[in-house]
Amino acid sequence: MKYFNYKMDKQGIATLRFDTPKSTVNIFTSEAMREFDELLDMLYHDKDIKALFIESSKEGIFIAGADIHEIKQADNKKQIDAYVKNGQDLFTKLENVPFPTIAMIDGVCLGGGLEMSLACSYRIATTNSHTRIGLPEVKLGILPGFGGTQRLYKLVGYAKAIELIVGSKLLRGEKALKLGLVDACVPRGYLEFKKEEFGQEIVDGILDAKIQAKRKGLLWYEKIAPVRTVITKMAKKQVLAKTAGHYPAPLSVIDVMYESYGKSLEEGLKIEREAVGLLALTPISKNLIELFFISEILKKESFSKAKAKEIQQSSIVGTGTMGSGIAWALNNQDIDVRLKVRSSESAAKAVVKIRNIYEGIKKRGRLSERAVALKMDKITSATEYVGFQNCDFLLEAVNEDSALKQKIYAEFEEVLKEDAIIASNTSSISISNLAKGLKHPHRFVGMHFFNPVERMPLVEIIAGDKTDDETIATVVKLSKQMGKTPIKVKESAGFLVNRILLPYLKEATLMFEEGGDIKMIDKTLLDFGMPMGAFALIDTVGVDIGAKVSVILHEAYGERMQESLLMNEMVGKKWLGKKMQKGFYDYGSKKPTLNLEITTLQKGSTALDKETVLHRSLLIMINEATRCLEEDVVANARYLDMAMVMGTGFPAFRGGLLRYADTIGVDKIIKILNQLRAAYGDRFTPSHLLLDMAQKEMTFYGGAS
Ligand code: 3H9
Repeated sequence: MKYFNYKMDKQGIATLRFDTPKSTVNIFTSEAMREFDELLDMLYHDKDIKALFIESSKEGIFIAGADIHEIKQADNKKQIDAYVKNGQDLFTKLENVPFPTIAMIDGVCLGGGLEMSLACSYRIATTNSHTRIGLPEVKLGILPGFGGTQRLYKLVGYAKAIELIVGSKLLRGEKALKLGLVDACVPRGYLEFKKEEFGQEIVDGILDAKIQAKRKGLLWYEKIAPVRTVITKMAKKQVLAKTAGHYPAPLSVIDVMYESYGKSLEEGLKIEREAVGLLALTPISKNLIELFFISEILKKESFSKAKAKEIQQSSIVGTGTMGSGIAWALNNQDIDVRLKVRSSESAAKAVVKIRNIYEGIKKRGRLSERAVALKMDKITSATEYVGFQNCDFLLEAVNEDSALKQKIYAEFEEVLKEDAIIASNTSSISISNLAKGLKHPHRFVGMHFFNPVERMPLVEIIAGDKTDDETIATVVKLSKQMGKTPIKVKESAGFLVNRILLPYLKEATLMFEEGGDIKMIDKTLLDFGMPMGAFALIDTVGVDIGAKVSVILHEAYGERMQESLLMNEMVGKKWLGKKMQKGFYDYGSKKPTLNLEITTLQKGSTALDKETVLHRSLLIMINEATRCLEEDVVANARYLDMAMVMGTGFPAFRGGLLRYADTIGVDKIIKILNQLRAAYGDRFTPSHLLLDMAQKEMTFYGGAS
């Protein structure tokens, strides 16, 4: 046996340990499933087995699901159908063995791993912090296809099962016990004892009645058909409000569960199988799976060969929205945070902001009041430069004012340790320039977080010309520790994300000036899948910020990124967006309406069609993205796509900006860019990289066009 070890004691208590060779994880590859299938056939006829415990030998991992590579590779209906049927049959076989089976869930138990556990007679989980139990298939654009939609609701109820699958929710052992998903939850060290106890109770014939009495299963009202119809409709409404219908998998989960309810397992599995067959072959699923693998690569990416230092004590200077958010992200990882503030009032304000983030988490039941209080105890503040001598790390998040920032660094260098890292959260100022005048420029680095910090996963890591490798390694590790995805980008005005995003926002303002309709442009972008329209985004970020950045980008990139005169005019009128209740939209009432005076700034009256809006908005970004690749601002197209998805909310179902570009094709992109250039100006001139790729018939994701 390659994947499983098997043993049985004198009492007939058998144990099957999943132990994939040369791997840190257990995955149900087709090969592992074949071996499991053969084992079940063998064990089925063993009359001596009283109970079978299924365990894992991997630290922190029970079973991470079916093999996502195999799902990605499936390219025809027959193939995916056979694949899903194979998994369904296997777990049905497990369900029907003539002895009780128990899944011993210690560590990650996801997708097919949980589906296997659901086919067991009982489940025991541990309180281990690695134990996470759930069906995250929807995140990959598919649904649980090895019986997950058919077995989960029988344990946790109809509405809860929909909520868990549609939300790709991962549960800790304790929560899984509370919901009835597992039958016991014990500390890791107690698992062997629990196993013995379960084994003995099975031998004594008393376990089943005891467990069944505890199980909740379906709620009584969920058995009433009209109630289920209402639950189903509400669930769909919530999904549509969140996804605008761009993601078919969560809707399909709800349909499958509704249609299959009350049918036999065989019929239910058939409905589930057909739905997976449709979903798995869509480009949406392939795109989401590709993004999953990019995120897996980024998890391991250190962007440096040096060894990272451990950060235990940090300090923050600049405690506005960004500084407070970053302070929270550090403190949430139990890293001490000392705030350098101008006054006790600003310290109090920062503490309230941090506390508010925790309040949200507390409301969702993820942290107790006591845990929050313990964390908050690790935040201190000072108005003078005292108590910073032990800090390993300083994050500066003051206004975008070079002189002010440099003054602060000079003051901090007097009190910080020689090897403490200084990071700036600047979104636009050159790191090399900021480092000028520092005594130790090698330990200075850019860490550009996105707003709101607690929700946005991206951090752009920017090395100045003197930043050393150890500093990069340390901030990369620290960002990951903070639960973020760091991507190293080369120093260039706007770094990566804003450099690509700003031309898109600017193009929207130009379309408006020419006569375009704000609402129509925003709706077209929303329909494409952007999380909000371009004008709504400018209002959210702040028209004044947009205007400032457009000046910086104009200085750096010249003609193709003109300063935004429209935004300047709006700043003059104090139409700064949401913060002033007025920008392109008016935020005076509950639902934003168009700023009725905005049309006074319109210069032309040329109406635009949707196709032109999309071409101008998206191709200006694609063109700039290719320049970023050309200049090595980012390592590759995949990292760039991940940065755009995480930093701007570029629709994940499209796989990212350049993966979307691949669906258009480089030749066509160049053709449209040339048309746009003739109509609207040289900013649409195709980049050298695009022309080169066309000549070599290349695509961004590899392979010929
Ligand atoms: C499913 O089950 C569908 C079914 O319903 C059937 C439908 C028909 N497949 O990240 P790590 C790789 S869908 C393939 O270092 P960690 C991972 O990419 C599946 N590969 O460990 C990495 O590869 P490499 C539902 C997988 O501790 C290596 O294993 N399951 C899979 O940081 C080591 O991983 C999921 O969505 C997989 N299922 O994180 C779980 N899982 O060494 C996806 C892992 O080449 N996986 N690998 O870079 C995860 O979320 C994380 O990998 C996990 C471990 C938390 C498990």
